[in-house]
Amino acid sequence: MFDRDIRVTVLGNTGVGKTTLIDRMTGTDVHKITSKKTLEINIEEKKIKLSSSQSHPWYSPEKYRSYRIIAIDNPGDYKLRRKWREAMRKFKTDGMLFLLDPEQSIEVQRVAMEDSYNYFLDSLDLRPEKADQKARDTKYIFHFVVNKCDIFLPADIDKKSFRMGPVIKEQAVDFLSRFAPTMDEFKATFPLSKFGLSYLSAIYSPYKALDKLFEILKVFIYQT
Ligand SMILES: Nc1nc2c(ncn2[C@@H]2O[C@H](COP(=O)(O)OP(=O)(O)OP(=O)(O)O)[C@@H](O)[C@H]2O)c(=O)[nH]1
Ligand SMILES: [Mg+2]
Repeated sequence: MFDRDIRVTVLGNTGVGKTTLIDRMTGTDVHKITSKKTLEINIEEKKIKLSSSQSHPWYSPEKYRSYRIIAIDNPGDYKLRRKWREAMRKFKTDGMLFLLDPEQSIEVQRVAMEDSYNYFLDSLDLRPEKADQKARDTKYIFHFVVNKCDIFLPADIDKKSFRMGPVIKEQAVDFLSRFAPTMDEFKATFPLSKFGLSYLSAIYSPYKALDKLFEILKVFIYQT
């Protein structure tokens, strides 16, 4: 009775690290994986206890709660992207995790972000007016993640010691700012929804940093 679900659809252009992030979440050793393009929609599940539970008092149910993460992994290749609509219609999730890669073209990724916007709306209702109405009246979760932040490390630093410091974050924030107009469109279309931002490295961030991402989603969904 203590367990709760966090259901997310993971989107973003091909190669941004969606599958890597989900593999990391489910405990696969990503250093050993020879990564392949995702061709089909995959559902991954993992029950986790968030580190934040430690800070709750003993009489709070939150102290004992586990969260089941249900992540819908999607192919990012533009030729397979129409599957996003299908995935979102079929698997209703609490919201969307949208990943970005600072090494890839801004323009191409902006198109992917715009596609996620349109397919998300389509998944609410294929009649545009009805979809807009639903978007106005419902709370969804939109979380934008700048992945691969380890690429901002100076070349002489071992990636295994990767931590998000202020200098790296500044570069990641600067990169994300290029997507602000598209993100503003989301905010205008979904006024009741929650918007979050994270900066990480799916491969090199310590588990605690990834855990924080699910902590933010949890608070957005359950407000506790
Ligand atoms: N440096 C670095 N590389 C990463 C990181 N995350 C993923 N990668 C690499 O990026 C490549 C693509 O990762 P995937 O997880 O397959 O990307 P994807 O978004 O699932 O791609 P599609 O399935 O084609 O949509 C792989 O070579 C990963 O090892 C990261 O945090 N840092
Ligand atoms: Mg993939």
